[in-house]
Amino acid sequence: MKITADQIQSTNKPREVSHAREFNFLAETLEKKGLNLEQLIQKLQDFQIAIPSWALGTGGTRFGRFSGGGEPATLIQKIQDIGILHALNRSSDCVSLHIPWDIPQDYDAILQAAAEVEIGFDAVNSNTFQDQAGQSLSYKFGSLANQDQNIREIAIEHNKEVIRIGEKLGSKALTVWLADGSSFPGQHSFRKALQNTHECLQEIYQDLPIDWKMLIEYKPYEPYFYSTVIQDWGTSFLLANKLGDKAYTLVDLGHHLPNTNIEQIVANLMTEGKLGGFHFNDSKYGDDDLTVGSIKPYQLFLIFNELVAGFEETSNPAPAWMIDASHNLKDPLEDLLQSVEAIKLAYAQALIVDQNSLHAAQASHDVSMAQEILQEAFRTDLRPLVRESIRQSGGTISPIQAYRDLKVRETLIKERGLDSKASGL
Ligand code: LRH
Ligand code: MN
Ligand code: MN
Repeated sequence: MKITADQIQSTNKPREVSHAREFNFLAETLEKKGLNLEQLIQKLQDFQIAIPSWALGTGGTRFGRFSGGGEPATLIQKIQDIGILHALNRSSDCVSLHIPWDIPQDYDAILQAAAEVEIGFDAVNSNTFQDQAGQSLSYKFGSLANQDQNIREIAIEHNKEVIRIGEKLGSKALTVWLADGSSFPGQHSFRKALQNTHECLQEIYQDLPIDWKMLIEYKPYEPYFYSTVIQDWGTSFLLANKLGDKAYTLVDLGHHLPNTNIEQIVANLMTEGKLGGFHFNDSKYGDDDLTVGSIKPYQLFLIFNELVAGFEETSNPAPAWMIDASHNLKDPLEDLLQSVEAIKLAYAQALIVDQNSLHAAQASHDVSMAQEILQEAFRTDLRPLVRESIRQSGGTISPIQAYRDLKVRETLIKERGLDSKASGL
């Protein structure tokens, strides 16, 4: 299934008048505040968020998996699904692959399928948290941190292979997330585990093409429950610093202990020029991988507030923006449309923060005013602005409604069948 420009227009038609009314009202309010609408719209249009190839099917919990049907069974079908999202919201122009959940075979066909729907390839993710088919030694007790050099070598080779795959597709970054850790005190030596990890990452780093980045993801616990080798941003930052200019920290929003101040982590990493990328999702308890903005939208806004300020005030290079969510209740495509919209909304809210007044309030210790300034932006309903930016890019005013009007899921089920399942978690 491919969505045409005519179909987009037809879904916009019945909503155009009320959208124009809402947008014009908002535009007047924003202009009165001295904001430049054209610039805002341009920034929102330029903001593209990569879709993870593993989020296109119904995700599993360890208790069960309830597929909704019509899932993409091949990498080309996954790319086509992202093409559908991108046609609707013009905001997701790339895919982030996970190897070996995705094993590209016919590269020409893959590149052609991607070009057809205007999709590129963002960071490639390696996977040393599962044994691969036919693997001679197991990652049960870790991969790059493992005490056994033979296992470390398998894991290094896998990461190098992922780089080679990414190169053929035009990716520019390798994301490394290591499950490595321990579940019981005494199980392994913290120092040896970190040292092994560092040495192995060095070897992988040496293999990175000149214009590539290595993004090091951290996570406090799970699948191990006593310790994780790269447990927090500090450990990731330490490794990135030791490795060199091409290594950065990746922040997955779900990878923090409850109530961690993620916006402060973002600010500090940007100050050091080491914020390399994001995995967006939301959570109530742990690494819940829920729809972005569904639980803590204010936190998301505060993170974007630091990002927007950091873009102006630091020389941190543009981070890679990726979603890392998985869904076992909702239609995955609807869920991704919601996530992208939530990200753009938080970005828009941050873009209208009156930074000069905020700096003035901070300088005069006017705490109440600082709060007012942030909340004024957060509580302004900017949905018409986000919709307008998408409409002007040729997308739909109402992604979920359009998705339903165009009977996307029904068509995918017809084309692929009810039993078609995507690879992933
Ligand atoms: C680990 C993680 C990491 C993996 C993905 C599937 O929890 O966030 O990014 O690659 O989930
Ligand atoms: Mn992640
Ligand atoms: Mn995760």
